[in-house]
Amino acid sequence: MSSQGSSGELRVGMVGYAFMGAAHSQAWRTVNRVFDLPARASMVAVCGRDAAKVAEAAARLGWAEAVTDWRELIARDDIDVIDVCTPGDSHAEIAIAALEAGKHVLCEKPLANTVEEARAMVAAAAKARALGVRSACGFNYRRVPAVSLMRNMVAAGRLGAIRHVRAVYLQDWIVDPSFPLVWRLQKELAGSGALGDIGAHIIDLTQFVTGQRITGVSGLTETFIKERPLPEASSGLSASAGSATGEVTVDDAALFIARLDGGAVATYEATRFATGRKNGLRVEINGEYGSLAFDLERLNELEFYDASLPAAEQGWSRILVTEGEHPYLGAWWPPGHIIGYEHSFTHEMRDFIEAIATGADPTPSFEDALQVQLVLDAVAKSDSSWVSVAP
Ligand code: 4PW
Repeated sequence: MSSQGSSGELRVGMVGYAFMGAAHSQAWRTVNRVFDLPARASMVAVCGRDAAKVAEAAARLGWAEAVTDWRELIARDDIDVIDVCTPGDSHAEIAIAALEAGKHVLCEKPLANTVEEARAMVAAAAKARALGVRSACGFNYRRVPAVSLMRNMVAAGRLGAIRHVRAVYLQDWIVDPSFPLVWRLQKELAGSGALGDIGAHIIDLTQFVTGQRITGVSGLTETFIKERPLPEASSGLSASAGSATGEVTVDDAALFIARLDGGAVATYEATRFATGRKNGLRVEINGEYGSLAFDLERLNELEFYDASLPAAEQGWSRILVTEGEHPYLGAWWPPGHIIGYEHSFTHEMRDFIEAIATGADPTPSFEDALQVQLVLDAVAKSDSSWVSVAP
């Protein structure tokens, strides 16, 4: 284990500094300025392969130091937490090495590229936990206040038994066939396409909200554009194309139906080809006493249909999730003031820091994230059991 920093300090080293690295940095920078927590995160070092680029990122994102070798970062005594923000192909290697070195680990989603890697990560996490070392996977949308409220209302029995779960995650950033073959479109780097990148979010979110786990699926995946130009440069979800081309080795879209262990049935759709839909994550839950609906593009709202009201008063109502009584919001602005995408990451760090400082297990655990990985794997496999309709 690393030698402890000053009491109540968690010294963080982050690996990767692109889109997710920037989102995590913003959260590490902000979390202790907003929330009163038993420990304070300090941004000790960020790691990337290119010395000049990582130095620039460190200065821009607020890290004290820039390093180029994650193994050296993990070996340091002045780091307590490793935050893994790299593409999926290196999650297992970095997270396992960090856990073995006694560092708490926060790993971006999906946990790994394969079930095998995810299982190895769960085993390493269990071993480390026996020595007081903690781990969690970064499914940030759990921490949107309206989503947490949704879970609280379901757990309080406001919907009664859950019958239907309906979830979509719709994007359109690769509709253009000339959009380059960035790492998210390469199986060896990303594991899968829309399925793992955004389908994983709605799998985790619906299981979190309902408190039920998916027990079986039947699905299909599709790759509409099979060849794309190789990228010359990329940043976040944007990139510029070169003239050479390469094969797209992941799905563009994944659709599946599922059964959950509490008796609900569910439909899921994850696609990067929903033209006009930019980041449309929507979930609707129908229960015996009512329904709840969430739309990430209106993340400060939660729709509620209360079927327990007199028939004449029933109808969809909009809860404005901006009040101090709502999850996380008491620490932010006066009542009625909205928040955004980045706050979900600040809440993620808030919960992670609090769990570690109080000796609790942060969530979602690697085991929870393995379960998501098993669902992804089952969807990918079920694609081969397609039944054709006779002509
Ligand atoms: O985690 C997800 C990313 O990989 C994000 O929340 C949205 O989808 C934006 O980019 C991808």
